[in-house]
Amino acid sequence: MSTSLFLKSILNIDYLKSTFNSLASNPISSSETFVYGTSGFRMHNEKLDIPLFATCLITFLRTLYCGEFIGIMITASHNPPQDNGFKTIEPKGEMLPQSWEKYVTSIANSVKEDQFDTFLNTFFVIASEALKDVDIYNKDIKIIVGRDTRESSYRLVTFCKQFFNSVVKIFQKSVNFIDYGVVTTPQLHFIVRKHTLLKQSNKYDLPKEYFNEFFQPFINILNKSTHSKFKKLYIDCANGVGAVQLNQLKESFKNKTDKLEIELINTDYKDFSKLNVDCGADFVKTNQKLPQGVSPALAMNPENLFCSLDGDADRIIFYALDENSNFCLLDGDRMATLIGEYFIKKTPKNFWEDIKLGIVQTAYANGNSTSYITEELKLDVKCAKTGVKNLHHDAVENFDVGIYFEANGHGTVIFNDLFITKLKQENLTELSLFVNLINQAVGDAITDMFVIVAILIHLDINAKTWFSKYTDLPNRLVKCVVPDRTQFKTFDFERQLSKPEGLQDSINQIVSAPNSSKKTRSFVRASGTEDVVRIYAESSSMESVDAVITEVLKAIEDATT
Ligand code: G16
Repeated sequence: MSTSLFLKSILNIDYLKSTFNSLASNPISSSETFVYGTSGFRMHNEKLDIPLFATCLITFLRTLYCGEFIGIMITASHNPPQDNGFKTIEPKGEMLPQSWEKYVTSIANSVKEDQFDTFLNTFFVIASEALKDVDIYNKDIKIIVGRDTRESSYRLVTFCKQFFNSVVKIFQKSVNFIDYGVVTTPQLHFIVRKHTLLKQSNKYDLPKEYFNEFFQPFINILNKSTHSKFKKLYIDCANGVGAVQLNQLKESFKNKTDKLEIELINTDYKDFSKLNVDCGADFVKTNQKLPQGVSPALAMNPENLFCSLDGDADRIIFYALDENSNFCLLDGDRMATLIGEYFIKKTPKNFWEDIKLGIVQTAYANGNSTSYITEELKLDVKCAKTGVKNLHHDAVENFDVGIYFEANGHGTVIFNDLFITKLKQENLTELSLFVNLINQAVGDAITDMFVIVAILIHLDINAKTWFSKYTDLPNRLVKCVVPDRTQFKTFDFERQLSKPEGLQDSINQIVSAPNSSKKTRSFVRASGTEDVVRIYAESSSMESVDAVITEVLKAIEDATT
């Protein structure tokens, strides 16, 4: 039987038609062009019904393709409270394969066709291509959903539940739909992977599983330690889902160790309007200043350690104030370099002769962090396009131990069996305990926090010493609203623009002006998560950075009006 005929025989076409009709006639989203971007679909929550319908359809095809659980995470992560979004999660915790992104994008945009029959036909053409050569006939539909704390998230999850309860004709296929409620994005990646690897079809006790896997090893490391440099860890939860999950951790922490005290700040997830506002990883990184709730006096005390999560707890940024009240940003570049240094320090010299250790960054990485990696740590470094999915891929492709971090604090470490075997052969106990803390599936603010604190403890250093490893080039990242951000096309890992025509020439002239430092660099790219373009610049002084940003903004205006 052909794919189309098979799908026709199992799908509840009446349900699809009535849903299509109500969505296609909705004036709010029918004028939008949808793109499955850096992190899935993301926009104002009122415009998301069509992309969600498309996401449910692609998840349906994907679970038929894989015969395993596929996850849908409902979150807009660092975006403002009124936004929302979703992305799908593969059976082993990865992102949707890039070859499928065009399918979900086409499905979303074809909901605006006038006729349901035309839409259905497009869907069957896409399904036939996507499911080509795959046995889909004997596979069940298995879905896992999770959501962040946003006001609109519950409505979107309810749509998913309704969809999967209705999309298949009764008795034609079994549908297993598991709702994990309010979870962090990395927890949903973890749980989908766990269901797949252990062939589990019933719901897990997620907090127990997750904290046993990562939290207990962290407690073990803490309790064995004799560290002396800091006593208290302040965690800014961005008034998001991190607060829900870390509240539980804080309680068990008190009972299990007296080696570190934890204090949670910005935990008001019940007031939806506060999410990511004046707090959280994105706020701290972009503004390079303390979040609400952390006073300068507190931040200057070297016995305190500070970090901020973002709204769905997949990114983390550390920071401190020095004795002169200067802000010390310990971002993704700093975490990657600290982890690299730790691996080198804790292994014998010849360990890396037949195992490749390296770091993956993006164009946003500070130029001095890249120099530090190549010149001081003497490690290989690769540049990837923005989006952890791209960095993860490059880390797996290029390294046996791949450390990948975006400057915004999103990243993790991956390693293969070659490394684990050698670790055992060499009997490196401390490092063996340490790698248990790493969530290899995806960048995870909570486990990254454990990883960094464990390293600081093992090296017996505080934030100030960590910050002193190298000096960042002064830099700034700003957003600019343009008439149509899809006109901005990049190449060279997003470091250069091919369109709008002539804009790259203007940027080249600005950064190479006669009085400009050799270290001056700037690039422009369209965001995949917000309706803006981002402008990054770094140079030898903040005055020069600001001058470059002003000129690039002017060049963008000239090129787009
Ligand atoms: C998402 C992605 C990140 C990316 C960030 C910003 O983060 O997962 O990889 O760096 O968006 O992307 P863009 O510059 O394209 O808007 P999050 O934490 O918002 O999910």
